[in-house]
Amino acid sequence: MPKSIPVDPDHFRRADRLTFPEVPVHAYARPLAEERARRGDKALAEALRHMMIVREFESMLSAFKSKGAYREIAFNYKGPAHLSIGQEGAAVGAAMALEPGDHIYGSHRSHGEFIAKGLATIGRLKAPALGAILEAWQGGALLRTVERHLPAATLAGTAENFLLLGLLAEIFMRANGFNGGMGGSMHAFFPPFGAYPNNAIVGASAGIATGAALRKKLAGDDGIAVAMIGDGSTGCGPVFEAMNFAAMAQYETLWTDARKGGLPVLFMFNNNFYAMGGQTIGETMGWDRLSRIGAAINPAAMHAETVDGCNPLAVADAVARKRALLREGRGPALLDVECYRSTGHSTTDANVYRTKEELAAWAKHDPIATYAAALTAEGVLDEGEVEAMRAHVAATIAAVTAAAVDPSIAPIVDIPADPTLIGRLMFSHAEIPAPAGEARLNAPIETSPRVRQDAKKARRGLAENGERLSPMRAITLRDALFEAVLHHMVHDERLIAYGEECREWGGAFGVYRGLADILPYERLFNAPISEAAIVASAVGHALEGGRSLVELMYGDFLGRAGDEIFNQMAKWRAMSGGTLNVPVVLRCSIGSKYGAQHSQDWTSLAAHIPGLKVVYPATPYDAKGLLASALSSEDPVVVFESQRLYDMVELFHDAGVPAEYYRLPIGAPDMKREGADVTILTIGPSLYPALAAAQELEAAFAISAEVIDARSLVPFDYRPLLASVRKTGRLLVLSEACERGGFAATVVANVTRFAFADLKAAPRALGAPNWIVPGAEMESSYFPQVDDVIDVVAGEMFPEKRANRRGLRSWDDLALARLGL
Ligand SMILES: Cc1ncc(C[n+]2csc(CCOP(=O)(O)OP(=O)(O)O)c2C)c(N)n1
Ligand SMILES: [Mg+2]
Repeated sequence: MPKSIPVDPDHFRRADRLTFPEVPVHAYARPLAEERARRGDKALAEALRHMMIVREFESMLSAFKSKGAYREIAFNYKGPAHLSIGQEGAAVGAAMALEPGDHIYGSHRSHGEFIAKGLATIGRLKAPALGAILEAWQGGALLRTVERHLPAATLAGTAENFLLLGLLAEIFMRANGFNGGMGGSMHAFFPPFGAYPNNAIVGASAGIATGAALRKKLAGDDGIAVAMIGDGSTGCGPVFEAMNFAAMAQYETLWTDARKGGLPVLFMFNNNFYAMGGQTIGETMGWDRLSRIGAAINPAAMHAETVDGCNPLAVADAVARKRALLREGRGPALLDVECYRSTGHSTTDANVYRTKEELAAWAKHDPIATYAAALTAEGVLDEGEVEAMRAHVAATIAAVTAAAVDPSIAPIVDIPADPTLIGRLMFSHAEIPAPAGEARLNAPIETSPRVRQDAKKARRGLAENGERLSPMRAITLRDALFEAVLHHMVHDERLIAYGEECREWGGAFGVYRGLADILPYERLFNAPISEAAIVASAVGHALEGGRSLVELMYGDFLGRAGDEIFNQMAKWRAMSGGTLNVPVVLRCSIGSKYGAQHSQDWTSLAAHIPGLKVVYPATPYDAKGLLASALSSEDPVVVFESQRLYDMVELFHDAGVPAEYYRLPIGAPDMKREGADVTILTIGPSLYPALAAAQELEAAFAISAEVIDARSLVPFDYRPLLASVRKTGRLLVLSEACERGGFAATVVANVTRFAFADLKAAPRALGAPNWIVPGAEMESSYFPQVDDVIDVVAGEMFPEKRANRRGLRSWDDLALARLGL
């Protein structure tokens, strides 16, 4: 059914003129007396204290990096220190306007934002809720440490020490850091205080915060998500993708009821005028004011404003106003928060890219000095109180630091004592129970023509007489995937599915055809051609308690979402020390016949990345069961699907593809044919040429081949494969991926190692040559075919059989050429 968004030529072809909303620049002018009346003196003084805590904390790190000592404490801190000295007004001002349930996603320079958000949350939470958070963390272990070594008179004081010690221990990569020492300086975070992953990939938080906002909207959560990123990140494509994704018109035009309206996400750019040494204004970017870029995104120009990041009250005022409109469904919003980093980008920065005069000019606008002066001038505090505050802050940071450097208080992660610790953090291996809830649907399932058509199909792909049924008459791999998705979508409201062309089109290759009849827009929607934002938002949605199913049209587009798949989706579970799960399923088709940029098998690339589960089913039965497992998994799973197999019917499972819901274990290879003389392990669609070859090997060469379908690449249970190789003594691993650096070669290496004594011939990996994938006419010379399998088995492994189907004069010459030598 087409959408009702007509493309009217009369509208679009008329003469017109675009206008842009005005973008306020430094409009804040509220007198301090008025702020006093509004917020009260205590809140104003707290803002100063919080800025001082941030500054002292960062100064401590700076001292360790430059001098190896802070006050009396000597310590060799080896990690990074991207400090935010000079930017405290932005961090504290934003936190003043945020509620505990608002979530921030920061950058490599986010210690200050983290501390500010934590302090603000501690200030806002009631004692029972705050106490429960401290008690719940690490089973109360960090709290006990704080009570013992950093005692405070009040719960809030204890909580502040907890916040600072948990952060500093994490920066020092200690076991009781907030992320178990797996995050470190650039990634430290603590979700119970609303501080979500900080990201060392510039701009990556934009897409993740967008997904977090999507989840908040769908869950009916009151809070907002904030991406706290730098001015340099405006040069990153994924940031623009995220801003557009957050601003898609469909939230207004197509989404309905409580889901209508823009995403509650604030893109807060901490604009310190520099990336590292590159200057955004005047050098690397085209904009003169960062806030200008909002106009490129939507007619509201993202409600963009430039505000004074040197004044926490100006920032608090702006963030509060943006927050209000986000909660009215008018998001996204953009703030250009101008501030100045007065120390180097990192501690190796020699400041060669800016002048002393510039540094001195900005020193006059130092947020702490100017704000303290304003408070004393207004009589909120006197100078003695400011000094006492400074001394108290310094004493606190000194005490926290002394504790954090002490391994008896903040223990070093003892890898020698527990060598597989990091390995165990990679996956949760947890699964949700079979979903059985009732999600809100547009129409009953039975009304879908797809469901009705499929109900008439045979579940098994072979007729009584053994003939293969056409895809019109039997359930195909495409249908089997649809059934797994359908079950999860109608029984698990937390799951949403999107990607390019996912709705009316039914997904790029029709897997979702018919789902749009049943599901409302907010559960199944068309995304822009923004692979990075698709995956990043899926990660954010999942980090916040949602479950995400996203589709990439072709495996060759993985590169467009490279960071999002390889650094974000894959890593946040381990980098959180196992406290966060990332239940994202990324479906990705592998193309055929479209040549070099649409047909490459990149399964090995995904399998290479620690933290991703990877499956590649080749039969309808396996596809349904494995996709159901992927959708049930608490871990991220990449599901590869071969376009050549979408119409494949079920040939193996005698009972056909069960109509009922079922799961198959991820990681378990499956025996597809028993044999005695050679084991052929297949990856993805190479199952079919392997089986055809096995038949011929039997008939023409009296070689009995056992064919095992890997089904999963990560994890992969070697035991059945080793058992088979011990029996046959020979192994061929067949794949359509390029051989160099491939998963097949890894399997060969491992089997050689673990079954060496049982081998009768050198194990072989046969994949595609290390060349581009040629077009349709040449594909059969590129992807391994039946004859190639026969030649390897009955030519190389059993040389006496003298197979040479390809008529090659020299195996070695071809082999070397295929290696790209
Ligand atoms: C994708 C990516 N490219 C490059 C870097 C290296 N890098 C780290 S910080 C930085 C500058 C970032 O500038 P900006 O976004 O303005 O943040 P700031 O450092 O000023 O806070 C660069 C280039 C990175 N971490 N990630
Ligand atoms: Mg910057």
